[in-house]
Amino acid sequence: MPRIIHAADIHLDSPLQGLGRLCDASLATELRAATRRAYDNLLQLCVDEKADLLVIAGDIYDGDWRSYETGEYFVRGLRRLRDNGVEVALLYGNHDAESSITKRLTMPDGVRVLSTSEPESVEFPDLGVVVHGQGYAVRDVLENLAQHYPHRRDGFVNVGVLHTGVQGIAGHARYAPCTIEDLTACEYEYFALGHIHERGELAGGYTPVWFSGNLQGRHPRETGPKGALVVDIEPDGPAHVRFAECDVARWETLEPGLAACANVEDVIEAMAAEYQTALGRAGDRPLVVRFRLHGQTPAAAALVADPDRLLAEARSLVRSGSAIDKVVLDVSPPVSSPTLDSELAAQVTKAAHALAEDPDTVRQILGDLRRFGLWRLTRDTEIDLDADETLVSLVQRAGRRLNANLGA
Ligand SMILES: [Mn+2]
Repeated sequence: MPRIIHAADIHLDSPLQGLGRLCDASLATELRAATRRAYDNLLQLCVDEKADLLVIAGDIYDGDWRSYETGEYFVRGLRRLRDNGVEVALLYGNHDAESSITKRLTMPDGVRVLSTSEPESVEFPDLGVVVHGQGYAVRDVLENLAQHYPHRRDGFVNVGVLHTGVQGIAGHARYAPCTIEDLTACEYEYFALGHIHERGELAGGYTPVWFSGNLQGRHPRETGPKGALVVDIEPDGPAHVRFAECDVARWETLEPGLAACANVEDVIEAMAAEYQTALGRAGDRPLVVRFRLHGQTPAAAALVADPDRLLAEARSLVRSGSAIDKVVLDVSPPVSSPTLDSELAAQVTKAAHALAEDPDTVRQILGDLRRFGLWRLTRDTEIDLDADETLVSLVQRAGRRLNANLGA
């Protein structure tokens, strides 16, 4: 059974974004090399998994090379794969369209670069596989390439390759738009797509269509594990698809639940818990975290009053090799319909305020209680119930505690 590895959107030597905010120069340097390291991991994956064929569905490069080094790095890697007996088929996407890349290097023997003028079908007879695909001659390919793809070749494992935004995926329909039906109608055993950086299965069953997503996250909006798909296929399918991580650094957006947080301390505790979980998921990879605090929370006013503290608290969580990108704050106080509880809470607040204005009354009330020695809170803490400010703060605290217990 042929084993195929599907990768896309390598964006080799892509300048990663937002590194200036990280306050950690060595981490920033490490992240700059991330796309190359992730590509190394892809090559190693092919060898470790004893893959028969590597298929790359476009956007190998991030645009025109700044120097030949980018191309050299890519070609050298493919040569290593060919030396290990792995076949390679690839096509160019909008970022590496023939018109955009002004420099070229000769590909190693046996690496098949699919035509950009029409859908090409390349047979790998030893594997019983045929790959169908068309690359981008120019960056803006706005016509539907998929509708010209040939129907399946019986007796082969048919693998389609296309760089496309597919119609109906928000914000992405521009490049080589097509429908999912255009793709499944070819009845290939597997369709390997590139361009959308988030991994996803568009169709399953006997005509599976997948985006592998990109190989390495490049900025705070490309979050979570990134890598390639390992696909085992027999003629007539169904394919067995599994994800393999290739990324060497990870971006995560963490959104702790704040509904139950009564104050800033609770929020910081919730952030710390989310951060710990994310660290565990990232393994020993550098981790860049963006916190997004949103929704309704009783702590809203306190959070908004001091956003700098949140960023500082987040940064103080950081372990070596990880960093905080930023803290996005979009919270509001809970909106509750008038209920008995909220009526009662309002009365408690009112009473607390009134008492706080009137320390003598408080002292009167406490007069009786003082007989029980309540001024001695704990063995080590004595409070001066004769001081007005102590009485005021006690009354206010009691009011808040009471309201917290009412859930207001
Ligand atoms: Mn693309």
